[in-house]
Amino acid sequence: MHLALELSENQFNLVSNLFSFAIAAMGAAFIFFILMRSQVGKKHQMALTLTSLVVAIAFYHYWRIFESWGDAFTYANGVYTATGAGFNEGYRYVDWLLTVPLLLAELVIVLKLAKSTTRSLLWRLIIAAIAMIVLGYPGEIAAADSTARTVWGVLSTIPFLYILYVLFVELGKSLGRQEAGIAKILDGLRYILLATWGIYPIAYMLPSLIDNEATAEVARQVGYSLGDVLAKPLFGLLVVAIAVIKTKADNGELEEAEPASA
Ligand code: RET
Repeated sequence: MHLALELSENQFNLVSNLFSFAIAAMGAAFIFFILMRSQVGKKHQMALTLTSLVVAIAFYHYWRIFESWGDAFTYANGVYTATGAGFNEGYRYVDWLLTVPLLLAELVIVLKLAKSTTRSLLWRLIIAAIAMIVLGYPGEIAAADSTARTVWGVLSTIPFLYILYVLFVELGKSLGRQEAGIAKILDGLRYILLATWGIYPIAYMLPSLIDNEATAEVARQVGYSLGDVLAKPLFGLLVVAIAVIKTKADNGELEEAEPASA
């Protein structure tokens, strides 16, 4: 972060409050997912364990992010000036390094596809996710309008597009027969995934697109935080919904088990 950065009170508070909101959302989601674990069949509990881990990891990181944001600025005469301590963007990337593979795993696991399909999807998605994040970080900490930022951003986009291809094209083909009601949720899940994951590269580009440094910084933090709240707790809720429906189907509690056209 630039040393001379100055934020208005409202800008500083907007970001602070959003971080605080994320802490609350992750913490509440963790409790909910843990409680829901006993409400689904044994074979679906792994997906709920994974989504609980995701929000627990994010809860911790948002705590650190919130603290780092407070330490990065000092207040005087209505203005927050960067202290030079620097806001640590690394927490986000460490968080993603752990949570993005877990999110992909929970999605693939809850679908209960053939074992070989599951294994192949998991490996490829997880390796691509790690590549995307590792390649994005050097660009994230590079100067706003530098060539490095663009080059790393483009490199990181390659595995990102591969993940989208696997999820939308390959996964779609291998879905086969899913329980009634699942097709609709899966459709929603895909759009949520596209819409929320799409926020990240856009937030990444903001410092290059917005001239005002303070506005760009605030917009980027808002983008990443909203993305995280949608991609972790909300996504997790949909995974829970899938696990609940599958449990009902396994117990023969579903009225009409029509093959889904996913
Ligand atoms: C980066 C760098 C620029 C290019 C691209 C990126 C994509 C990041 C994504 C992150 C997803 C994070 C999630 C976290 C949820 O918990 C790294 C910003 C494409 C897609 C889903």
